Amino acid sequence: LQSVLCGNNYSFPPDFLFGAATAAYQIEGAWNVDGKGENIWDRLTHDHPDWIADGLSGDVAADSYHLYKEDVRALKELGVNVYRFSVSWSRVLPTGGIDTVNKPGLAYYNNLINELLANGIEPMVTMYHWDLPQPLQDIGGWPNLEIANYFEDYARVLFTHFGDRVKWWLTFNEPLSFCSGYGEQRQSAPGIDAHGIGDYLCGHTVLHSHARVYHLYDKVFRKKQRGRVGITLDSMWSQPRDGSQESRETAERVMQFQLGWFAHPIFSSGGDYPSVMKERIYNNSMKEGRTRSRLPTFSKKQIKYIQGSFDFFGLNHYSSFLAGPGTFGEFPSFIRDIGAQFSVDPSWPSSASIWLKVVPWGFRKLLAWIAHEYNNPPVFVTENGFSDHGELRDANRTTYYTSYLSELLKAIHEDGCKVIGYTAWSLIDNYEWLRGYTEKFGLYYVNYSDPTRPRIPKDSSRVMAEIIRTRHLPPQNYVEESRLEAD
Ligand code: GBH
Repeated sequence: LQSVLCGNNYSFPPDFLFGAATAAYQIEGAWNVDGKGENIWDRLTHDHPDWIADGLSGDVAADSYHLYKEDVRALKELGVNVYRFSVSWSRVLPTGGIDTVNKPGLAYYNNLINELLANGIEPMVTMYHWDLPQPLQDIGGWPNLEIANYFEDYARVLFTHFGDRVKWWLTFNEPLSFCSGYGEQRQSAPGIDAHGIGDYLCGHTVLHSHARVYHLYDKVFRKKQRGRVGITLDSMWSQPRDGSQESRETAERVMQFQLGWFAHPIFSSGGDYPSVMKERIYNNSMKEGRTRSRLPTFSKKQIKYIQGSFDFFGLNHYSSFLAGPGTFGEFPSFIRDIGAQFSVDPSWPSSASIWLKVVPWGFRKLLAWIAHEYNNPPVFVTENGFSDHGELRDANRTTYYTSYLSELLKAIHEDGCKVIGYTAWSLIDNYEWLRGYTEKFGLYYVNYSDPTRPRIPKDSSRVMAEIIRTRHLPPQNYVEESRLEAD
């Protein structure tokens, strides 16, 4: 791993924003405390412990609902500029609608925001990190376009109560990931099996909802609050598995399906879904004997309304894969509509997560692809990180961060990409969804058998603090030396 460390001597620009990220369900716990309503992850983990690697839930998690000051203490120690966290919709609006506003929920986020600001840390708020109020799932969840109305109401509550102090907003975290909860059973809540149909309907509502909230901010709040509204999209880098024209076309098509699905309607100059997606899903739908495409359509007016609804591009990136021609996946399905076969290079270092291989150069290629495809928008890297089993001596995490950040620096300085910030995933070890507590991403270790859930710095957190302080990557041998000293 040492050989991939620090291939350059560039610095991070002085106004580059550094931070760490978390999400409500993964850290807060207090799932039914002080009036919080039930959400789809509460329901899934309680009904289907057999779907979770260790059978556990986020009922208590890192108990950040009670220990948020410990989180801020860790952030302060890291010296971050910004903290990205998400609001639990059900904690603020227990029914999902604005008929009931839960005062203690508002108070919790007010306290957190004030504690951050008192410590010189800017809050960045994700409105939706996968935890839909269960009552809204009971009327169909994201495939029901009506949810866009509820989401707009919820966003108005957030702007109204927190917008005086919060200047960075993300409407959604990773629609590609959470819409799979309406496509495959064991991917994400609510775990509905409607592949190739429910997932596309979910995506359609999400795009409408995002644009509604962007325009709401523009019309009502922007002038006074002067913040920025974006969306976080996740993408692996799709590398052609060989030099053939077919593999290159396939790898590009994979990019259009996984990132273009949500990015093209918002960030491209023409708007709407990528044409390759519209064509393939339409053609497959006709072959299946349907009367219309499984991918819903936007009107001209809707395309215009969604196109350009961003102040910045939030990007979550962890890893890469190889793609080439072939078919894979159930019929019909998103994955089958792509029409590709996926693999990894056996030489890529592993992590504790099967999907996460260490491929730093893929990060640079992805950033360049985004800059080229979407006219170089300001990109905020809202997640990037490495999983292990929670070791305090986490040299592999340090190597991951330094090697990925090195590629990010090349993207800025050599490729001209407009990367404006970076929040590491994650501040603390937390609940890794269907993987339970078996895969750890924290810069801080959390002892889950201790009821006081202490936050303890890992080696990587010290290196990260140095990077943030110096705006520079450590010299190549830094990691080894600091490890020897610590020993
Ligand atoms: C992010 O998702 C999430 O935003 C965050 O909450 C999470 O904790 C973090 O990453 C770490 O996972 O097992 O082959 O079916 C990252 C994108 C998409 C990666 C779904 C894992 C499952 C692949 N994720 N993917 S597989």
